Amino acid sequence: MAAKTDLFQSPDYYCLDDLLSEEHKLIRESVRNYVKKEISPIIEDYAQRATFPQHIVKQMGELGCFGPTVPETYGGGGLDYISYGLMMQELERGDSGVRSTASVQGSLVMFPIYAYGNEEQRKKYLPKLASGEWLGCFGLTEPNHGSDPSSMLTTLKTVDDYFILNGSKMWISNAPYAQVAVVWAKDENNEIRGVIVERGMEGFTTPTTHGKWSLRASATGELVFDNVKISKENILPNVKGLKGPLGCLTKARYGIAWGVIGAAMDCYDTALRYAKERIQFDKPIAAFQLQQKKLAEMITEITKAQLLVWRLGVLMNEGKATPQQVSMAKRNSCEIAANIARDARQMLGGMGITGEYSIMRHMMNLESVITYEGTHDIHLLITGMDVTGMNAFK
Ligand code: TGC
Ligand code: FAD
Repeated sequence: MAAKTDLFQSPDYYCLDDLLSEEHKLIRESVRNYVKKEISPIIEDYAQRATFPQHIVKQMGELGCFGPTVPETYGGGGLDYISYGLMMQELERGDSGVRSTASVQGSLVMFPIYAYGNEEQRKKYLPKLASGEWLGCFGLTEPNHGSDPSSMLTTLKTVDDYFILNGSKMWISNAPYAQVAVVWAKDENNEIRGVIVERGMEGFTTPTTHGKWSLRASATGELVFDNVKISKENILPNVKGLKGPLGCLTKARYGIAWGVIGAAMDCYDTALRYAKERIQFDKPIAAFQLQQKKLAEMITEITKAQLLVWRLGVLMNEGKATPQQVSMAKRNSCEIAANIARDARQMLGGMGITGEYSIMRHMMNLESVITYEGTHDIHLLITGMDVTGMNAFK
């Protein structure tokens, strides 16, 4: 497949750039340029072949996309949450799978080691993960427990001065290529604990998941633990209970709330350009009211979502954002992005289903993003419980 030229122009209908600092704009520009140069030309080909572009891990590490909010002492970026959001937006503008790799590495692997680990663990793992020398993955979901992780069956039993890990995790992003896995399991007191599992430990395997029609350029797999001996040095000492993994998810869901707006912006920009150029009935299709309705609604929803995540970013920076506010933004951004991708695809007619354009790839990717890190329904129930005080999960 021939390399693609990226013509993307970012929509900013409400002059949101005025809310950003010069540093924010520079960070966004550097990731945007990276995506134009290194991701857009190749990603369709990797997605068509359902192959993970492994070489981008090092590149993203060098660019600072892994752990942007982790302190610089440990190799992170020491940046604020708006910077993190902008990075995710630009990566996902290229492909949701690329953003997924960064979300997992930064929010689901580096964050728990930083927040729940001890100093030795931070020094051992964080710099290598930040630079992209090592890739990490996060094991929470199990074959029989997805939305309901508190019922997990994976166990961590104490034997003498070590632990034995048994069980399996499913749908794990990065698993087939990861050197390090942050895994959640129940100890003999039925408490959820986090452990760092390393590739090469006896009894630990990571079979690849095949046959996905979504996130085809991201590697997904299982984590299988058959009596894996884990040293006590590998347990995350500073957290117990479901709030451990859920705390990581809050960070990653925040990144997704920004990220999928990038995918929506790419679909809108592509459809707008196409509609101005495509002539039917002697006119550009952009001149027909039905197509204008789609474009007007797309830019309205993008603008509303941009404002929502920007405000959420400010609350995150101030340490005031609640997990429920993050859920609302994750859900809203995924919904508008998936709707925009579907409308944009229709605007391209038959061309919309081909890999000549990015839209169908975004549309299929967004079906995963609307499902992982808490499904659309689960986030709605989180908002419902927050406003009513009544739990409709159980
Ligand atoms: P519940 O009793 O509500 O809560 C248990 C404890 O956790 C606390 N908590 C949170 N803490 C931080 N952040 C959050 N978002 C939190 N939500 C809850 C809560 O306060 C409580 O603390 P404590 O001290 O009282 O113990 O738990 P529940 O069992 O009723 O479940 C609630 C529910 C359904 C909302 C939750 O389990 C959930 O969010 N389910 C969805 C599961 C999910 O999102 N899985 C994601 C797997 S990872 C993934 O998809 C990665 S994809 C990565 C990529 O490729 O980008
Ligand atoms: P289920 O929980 O079985 O849900 C099925 C349906 O039932 C959904 O529509 C759901 O909304 C609905 N439902 C469930 N409970 C309720 C309720 N109480 N009330 C109303 N409706 C309900 N997990 C990881 O741990 N690490 C990863 O890196 C990771 N990466 C992923 C990558 C991909 C490509 C995908 C697709 C998934 C990934 N996941 C990962 C798993 C993901 O988080 C789960 O798929 C998700 O949490 C949903 O779980 P489930 O698939 O078991 O669906």
